[in-house]
Amino acid sequence: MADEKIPRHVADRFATAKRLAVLTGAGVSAESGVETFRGEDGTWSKVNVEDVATPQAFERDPAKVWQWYDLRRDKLKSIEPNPAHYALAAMEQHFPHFALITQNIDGLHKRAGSKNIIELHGNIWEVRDTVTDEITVLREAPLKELPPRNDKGHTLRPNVVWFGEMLPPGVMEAAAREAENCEVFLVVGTSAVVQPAASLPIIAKRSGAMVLEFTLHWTEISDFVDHTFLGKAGKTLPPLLDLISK
Ligand code: BJW
Repeated sequence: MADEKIPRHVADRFATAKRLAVLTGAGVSAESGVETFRGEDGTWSKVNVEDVATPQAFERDPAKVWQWYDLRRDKLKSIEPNPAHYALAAMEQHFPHFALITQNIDGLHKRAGSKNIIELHGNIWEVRDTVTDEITVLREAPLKELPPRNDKGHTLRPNVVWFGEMLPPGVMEAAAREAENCEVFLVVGTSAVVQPAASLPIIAKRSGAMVLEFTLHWTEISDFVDHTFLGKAGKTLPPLLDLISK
């Protein structure tokens, strides 16, 4: 049920928990000015997924895929973390164990000060050698050459996970362990439709955790979580800090 106030039983369980895990999605960065993917004004209403976010698209036209990423990288340079990112970073200081699992590739959690981060879908500032699979950081944006190449002449790709691709080795296993072993699991700003990330709240719930959702609109998982906080995460997350800072 939607409720702006924090119910007593939710507050008590949150404040006394020792192990917390969080899954975030594009909505946590929306207040920073990063576009979400789904919904009326989402990225996928303007750009065709098959043209930019599949390995086939990159094989067909790497420059076109890179144009899209180059633009997003350039925009991100002037984007700052928002109160939702900072609230999650502050929570990490309080709980004996805290893991932040994110589907986002924008790096904003790290910039807000979060430490124990699991990036499910990669990082937009990393590039991968298409021949050797070596991963390096490339901060320059916009890039001079699209697609960029390294000094061996190998084409580089964004180190992100496209549809139909496996997540980086070990990453989903690590995230599932956190979901299984936490007492409270927060789901923030995700439509919870993309697998395998969307299975994490289910794993947490089945393992006995209290699952709390922070979202603008009802999602696929709203019926099954313990409580949904409707509203901007920058407004609904910071009140949780009051419960643990006393
Ligand atoms: C706010 C807010 C505010 C807004 N405050 N909230 C099993 C079943 C069915 C399908 C599959 C399956 N296994 C695999 C698939 C296929 C596919 C999949 O899940 N498809 C579904 C769409 C059906 N999955 C994959 O291909 C994955 N790979 C995989 O599973 O490998 C094994 C395998 C391969 C092939 C076959 C079978 C198995 C890989 C998925 C990769 C996703 N990649 C992207 C792009 C990343 C790079 C990039 O950014 O460029 O990841 S797609 C895009 O969606 C991005 C996101 O991380 C991801 C999730 O989106 P997210 O974060 O939830 O954003 P939105 O926009 O959907 O939601 C935002 C939410 O925030 C909304 O609810 C708003 O209301 C809310 N909000 N403002 C709070 N201020």
